[in-house]
Amino acid sequence: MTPNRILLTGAAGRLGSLLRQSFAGRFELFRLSDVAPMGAAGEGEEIVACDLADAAAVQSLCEGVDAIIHLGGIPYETGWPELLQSNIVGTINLYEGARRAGVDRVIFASSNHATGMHPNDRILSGESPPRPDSRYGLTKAIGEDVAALYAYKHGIRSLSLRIGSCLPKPDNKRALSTWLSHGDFVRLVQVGLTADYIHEIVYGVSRNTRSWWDNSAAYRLGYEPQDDAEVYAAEVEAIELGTDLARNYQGGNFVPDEFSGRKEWLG
Ligand code: NAI
Ligand code: 15L
Repeated sequence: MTPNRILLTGAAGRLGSLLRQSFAGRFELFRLSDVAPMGAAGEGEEIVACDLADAAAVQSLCEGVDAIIHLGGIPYETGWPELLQSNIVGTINLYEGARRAGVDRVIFASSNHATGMHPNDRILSGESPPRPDSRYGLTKAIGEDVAALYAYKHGIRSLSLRIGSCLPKPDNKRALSTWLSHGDFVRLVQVGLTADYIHEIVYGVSRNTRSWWDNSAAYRLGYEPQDDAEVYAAEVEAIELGTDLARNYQGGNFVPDEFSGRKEWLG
């Protein structure tokens, strides 16, 4: 089944705006939701302001759609109260709303920061265990587990994307490994909307020569990235992150931030 009635959360954000533009006019219904202003509805669009932390509002938000692209949430490190509400309660509300509404599938924007404490001389895959580098990264690891619960227990197809650095182009040496081009992001979400899966975790990354991630699971689903950050190597290679921890661990600057651990435990 190709879903034709889609809910996009986080629609006012950077990646949400990109999908809104890229998918304009493609679906019978494109329901856009956020707490931030989203402008006027275009053809086929429905605009619904909704706080993901409000379970009842999220329940109605999920009614009548086949698929959900769940980008809404806080995308950076901050305090527990905010992250708890927007990212953890918000994601639970979203999947519970999807279950009650009989939604076929959810694509969840996880993050590479769910695995950011792994050294960057190690190749990870979607099956690698979380090693969050922040409270933010932990909210994404929990979101992946929520996805597994609703897939295996409640029959909602769930695809979690551990997104790297989704930018117009890489902006430093780390991004030569973590970059996800805008075009490849749209391609990956398109695969998520149509591919046959039950529960998968893949990385949101382009076909980077220096990638730290084995994304063969995404390729099996039909993802064919077109971009490689290496094209920008000469431009950004000299732009290095400032500390050893940031340079040597996958989460970059999230790793030294508030770090009070033992470096020798990190491997
Ligand atoms: P963004 O901050 O531009 O967009 C997120 C949107 O979520 C915002 O418009 C915000 O208003 C909305 N939001 C936050 N809390 C909410 C709540 N309680 N209820 C309803 N809406 C709420 O972030 P961006 O960059 O577009 O990221 C989208 C998703 O992708 C996020 O979940 C982020 O964690 C994830 N991601 C993004 C990466 C990137 O490179 N941009 C990398 C890894 C993950
Ligand atoms: C993320 O999860 C953030 O949302 C984004 O702003 C970048 O920091 C990205 O990861 C990254 O690791 O580059």
